[in-house]
Amino acid sequence: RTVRIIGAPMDYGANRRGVDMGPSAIRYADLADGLEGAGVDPVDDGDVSMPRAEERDPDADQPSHGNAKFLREVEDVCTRVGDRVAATLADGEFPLVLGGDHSVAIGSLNGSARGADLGAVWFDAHADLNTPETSPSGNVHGMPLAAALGRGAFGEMAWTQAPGLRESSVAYVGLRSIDDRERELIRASEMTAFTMSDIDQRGVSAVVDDALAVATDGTDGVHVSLDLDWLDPKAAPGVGTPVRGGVTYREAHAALEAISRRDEADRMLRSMDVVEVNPILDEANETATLAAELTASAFGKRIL
Ligand code: DIR
Ligand code: MN
Ligand code: MN
Ligand code: MN
Repeated sequence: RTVRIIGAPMDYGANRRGVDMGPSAIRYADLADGLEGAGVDPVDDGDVSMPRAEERDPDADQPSHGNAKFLREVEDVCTRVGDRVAATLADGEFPLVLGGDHSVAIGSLNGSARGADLGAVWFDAHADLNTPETSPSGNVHGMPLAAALGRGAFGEMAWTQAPGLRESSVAYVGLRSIDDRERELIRASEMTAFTMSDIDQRGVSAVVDDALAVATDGTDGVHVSLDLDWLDPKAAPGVGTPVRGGVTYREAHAALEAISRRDEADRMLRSMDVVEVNPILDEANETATLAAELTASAFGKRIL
């Protein structure tokens, strides 16, 4: 299987600069070697082009929807990511998107869900379900799932929407930081939400198996979105919005190995993104290295 690496050095969706260096740091951490070790063929597609942040104003010339910042720039970049993801799938290859902040997932989901019914497993401390109306921060990296599902103001923005993604095919794993409005939205939604307490009680492998059951039911494939702030900050310090109480290094590997075991059985893995690595906040590229290792685990790299 050929895995096409698509860099998306985006930081318009987050409030901490530096996350745009994520793709470079993850490549430097030997992602390609790790993927080869997992038995897949990595091909690097380079980075999608990015408007220079220093020349942009978060609120100037923006669509008048709530308080979402840099929506025009996010649209620009995500449209390019979506087109590359769709083209990669059309060529029979696997799209692996490297962020950048989590707003790039709007592009990955849109591209992966063109002409296919898609499920999604969302590894994140956060629910990423805010809309321009509910967001306390205005940062689009807290909104990609709402955007893909066309919620709120995103209902009028075709570019954000993932045509084949149904709410009932989305499963969260490891939530622990949810805004009040998001809590109401999740409760009223058809999504499945596994929090850190589910992992405490049942173990991470069982929880991931259940998340995969949700995301594969009636779909053509699954998108895995890995926000590095899903892990505990002790294991992954290089992220913009760390939240204590996350999964350990070993639990994270167990989770992605559970993905690869399922994929060996029925090839349900369709696309993936790895996001929110911020080298400026990192310690000696530890978080990028972890991101590369976890990605290799998802594609079947084993200790023995
Ligand atoms: C928060 C933080 N819920 C927001 N979200 C983050 O700004 O909407 N997502 N950090 O990854
Ligand atoms: Mn996220
Ligand atoms: Mn997060
Ligand atoms: Mn985030």
